[in-house]
Amino acid sequence: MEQIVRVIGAPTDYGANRRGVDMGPSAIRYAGLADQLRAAGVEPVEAGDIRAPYAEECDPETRSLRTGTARFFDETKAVCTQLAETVESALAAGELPVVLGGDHSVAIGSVSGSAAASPIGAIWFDAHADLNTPSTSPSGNIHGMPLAALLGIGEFGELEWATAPNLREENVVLVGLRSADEAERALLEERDLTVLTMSDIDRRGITAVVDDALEAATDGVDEIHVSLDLDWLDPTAAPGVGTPVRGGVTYREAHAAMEQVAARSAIRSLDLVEVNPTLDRSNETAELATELAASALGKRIL
Ligand code: B3U
Ligand code: MN
Ligand code: MN
Repeated sequence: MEQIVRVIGAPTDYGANRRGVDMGPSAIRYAGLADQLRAAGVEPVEAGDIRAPYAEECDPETRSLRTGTARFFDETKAVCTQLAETVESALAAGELPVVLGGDHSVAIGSVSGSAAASPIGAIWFDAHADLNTPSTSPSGNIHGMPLAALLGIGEFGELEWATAPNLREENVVLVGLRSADEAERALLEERDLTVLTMSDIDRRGITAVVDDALEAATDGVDEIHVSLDLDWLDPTAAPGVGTPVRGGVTYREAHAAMEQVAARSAIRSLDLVEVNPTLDRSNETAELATELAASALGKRIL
């Protein structure tokens, strides 16, 4: 029987500085996600969007943490809690959830939902480390914090809704890192996450690096969550993202990586996040997101 893929929109943009990634789910759907998924041999089923208030409706300073700043904390909690439930029930029905962001804060919901029932690994394809906490963040933007939250680091340790006890840091892998804040660097020194930077990709090539990533992420666990932040790619290939960083992977490297993910047959759930249609060229980045999702889920050239 064909694998059902549950498409879930999480249209937030208040985790980021640049507005507009809340339009990501629509843009990705309009770019032809359903057709791409069918071409990958899976059956898309649309779940619609999680209700996320517009930033204008909210107080940016809402925060429930004792220290530090996490802008729009309450709204992020509300969206991520609903998203986690939706992802968990899709998995319980035997479906594969594909979450459309939204800024990367939505991964707090998707990963905690995905890891709810059994252990999981995670691969973060991203220019950034997303390991800030409210007290280390230079911006107060929660899209720079989801991995720290999921691992219970810093102030997030007290938050049951945000942490994913079934995700061990030994099974978390960052691929393509090229922009890390000082506190994130210190954390990576101390902790047991695997980091494969752009320099590793330069030196060893994408295939060897993704092989290592899959190896570490699946060490002792059967399945992985893939979190694809479109700013992982070079801005020449993916201009429509909120926080572009030069020197990212090429179009071909990105497809090669996703095809390797598909070949491992270990993907449990997938995020496509940080697509910003207001900065895009004719929906090109959203289209790229649909193509990469198809590659990750088994679409082949022949
Ligand atoms: N590390 C910075 C910048 C950033 C993180 N994630 C994105 N940008 N997309 C921060 O604000 O935490
Ligand atoms: Mn990110
Ligand atoms: Mn990023």
